[in-house]
Amino acid sequence: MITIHSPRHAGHGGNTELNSGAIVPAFECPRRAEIIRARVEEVGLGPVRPPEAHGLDTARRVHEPAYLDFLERAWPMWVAAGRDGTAMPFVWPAPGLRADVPPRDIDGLLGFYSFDAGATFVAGTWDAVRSSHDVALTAAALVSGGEPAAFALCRPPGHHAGPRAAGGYCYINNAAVAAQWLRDAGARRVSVLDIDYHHGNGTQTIFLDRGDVQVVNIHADPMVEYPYFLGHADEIGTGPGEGANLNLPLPHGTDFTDWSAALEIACAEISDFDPDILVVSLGVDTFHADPISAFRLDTPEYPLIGARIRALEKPALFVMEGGYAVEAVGLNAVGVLTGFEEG
Ligand code: FKS
Ligand code: ZN
Repeated sequence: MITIHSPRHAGHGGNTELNSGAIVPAFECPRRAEIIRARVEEVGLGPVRPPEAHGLDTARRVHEPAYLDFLERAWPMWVAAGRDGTAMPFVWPAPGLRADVPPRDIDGLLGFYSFDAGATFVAGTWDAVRSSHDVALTAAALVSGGEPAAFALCRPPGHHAGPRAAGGYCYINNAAVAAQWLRDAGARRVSVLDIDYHHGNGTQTIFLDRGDVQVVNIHADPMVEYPYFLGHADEIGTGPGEGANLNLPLPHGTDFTDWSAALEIACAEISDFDPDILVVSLGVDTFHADPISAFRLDTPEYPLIGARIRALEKPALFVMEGGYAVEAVGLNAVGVLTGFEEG
């Protein structure tokens, strides 16, 4: 399968994050994508190509246009305020505060357009976000054009980004924009299977009331894990989307036996929905040695996941999300892809 990758992701790097009360280097770092690309080349998965430039028209159908404008302006505003380092929000319009009036000040805007402190900005962030979006749409076009599968090596990731909120290392929701683009290109129904360790709250929110895009998540139980405030099993969709959202939360310590039982349920639901195309939000932070996660999957199990997805017999667009055990992230992510190819 073809991999789409842009070196421009690396402009989003050197930033910090808030972790257990301390400011530390961001776990979501440029080396992740380079290690995955190196592994793609090492196993000969297929050609690696740069993305084609895409406008933001489709992104504006899943995100508020003013939000996308803010993502572009955030770093210039931060610099205009005399700052450098890492732009990070610290105040949010929680219930009881006004969430309908965007402030003018950069600190207010950072909080207005985010849900946590995890989507930070440096000089190259917007260019990297744009490139990640282009990577997803270029790969989507390949699948739409008849390729059985494609790998969008996106960075930064996207599945936490909602209609107007960045968070959890995510800005533009690459998988959601790709799903929308595929719908607009003629797919009647699209399924998003999100296998990242964390619940894809942004993707769920974007499609919650829609019956044309099914969203299925296998993730750590939000009672005990980030993002905490979405991802429970009773979130089944609303209005025309009722029944088209499935959450399969699992406890800390889940191993492949229990995880793959959830994958069976997920796959059965996807088969019932019968999409024209499958988008896989591919996170490998389910790995036992992941530094911020608590599942127990191991490297030899990732190809089995790919093989199970292949058995769905749907054209598949793999969109990279999380995975922070940097030395193993290539083995594990590409393991899913080779498992799919060898099916
Ligand atoms: C460490 C505590 C957890 C937030 C975790 C974000 C996870 C992001 C992800 C994505 F795929 F989006 F990258 N912080 N400070 O893995 O879901
Ligand atoms: Zn994750």
